[in-house]
Amino acid sequence: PAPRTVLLTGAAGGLGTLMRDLLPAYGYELRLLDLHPVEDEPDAIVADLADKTAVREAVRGVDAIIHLAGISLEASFEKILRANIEGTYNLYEAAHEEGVGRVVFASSNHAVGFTPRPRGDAPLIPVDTPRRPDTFYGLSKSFGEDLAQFYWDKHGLETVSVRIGSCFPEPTSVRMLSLWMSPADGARLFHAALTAENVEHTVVYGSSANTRLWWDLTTARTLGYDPQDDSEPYAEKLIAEQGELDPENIAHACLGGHFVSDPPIWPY
Ligand code: NAI
Ligand code: 15L
Repeated sequence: PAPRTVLLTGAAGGLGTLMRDLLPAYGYELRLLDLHPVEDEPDAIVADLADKTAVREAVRGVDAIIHLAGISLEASFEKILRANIEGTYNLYEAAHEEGVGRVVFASSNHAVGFTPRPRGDAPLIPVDTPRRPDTFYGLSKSFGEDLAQFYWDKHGLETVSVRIGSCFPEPTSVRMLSLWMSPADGARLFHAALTAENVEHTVVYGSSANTRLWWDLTTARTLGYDPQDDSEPYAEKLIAEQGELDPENIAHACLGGHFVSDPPIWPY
């Protein structure tokens, strides 16, 4: 049966806030969790993923989990280790112990950030391209995908790992014209990831059907995802303001953008 009750971790964040608005229309009852209180949601669970007892209680009784919580940009390895690597492990272990059947994991384009973007007639980047994390942050997403595979193989806990491009109300850079996932398409993709049958562990790219797409959405479409949006209406203005991408600039030549070229750790 399709999942009804869904734990949304990271519910106070940018994407969590967008999905709190959009997912109830698909019939889900959301249980919310975040390190910080969620505005106007007094029932939201305020807990750190490091707190195993709280995480175990939070997953108890839900049909599925959308796992968005964690550090969403580059940070020190120690911080990433705690929030994203140990935190995601704690969530999976709790989900396994409580018999939750499915996780939708917010992976990221930064798990494959050093992959050159296709130019000219080059093929779109496939989902089975070798992982090339561009940051400690990207490494934690790569770990999360392996963890998901492991919990499927070992315990039969299913995951769809969504390598999200850039999910914001509007694209704000020329790079994002290729990676943008409109919030409405984000909700469509999460819904497909929650309801498709027999996903085992499936990795998909998460974006709208952008004219300037760099990656292959076929696997997402096989889950039933049918994106309705395209960043192209934003192209003229963004290119006029920022110029075309420069292939000599590594931050423009790779999928991960400035994450590729930033110093190893930036203050967070
Ligand atoms: P965000 O930084 O706005 O939200 C993350 C939320 O996780 C925050 O509310 C934060 O309080 C919470 N959190 C952090 N550490 C926690 C912990 N130890 N325990 C419990 N909660 C914790 O990030 P955003 O943009 O909403 O992204 C959500 C997820 O999607 C993240 O995992 C991010 O890596 C991933 N993602 C987002 C993309 C986007 O375009 N927004 C692109 C690719 C991946
Ligand atoms: C991500 O993984 C980040 O969480 C998000 O804030 C954006 O930076 C996005 O990637 C991106 O690459 O645009």
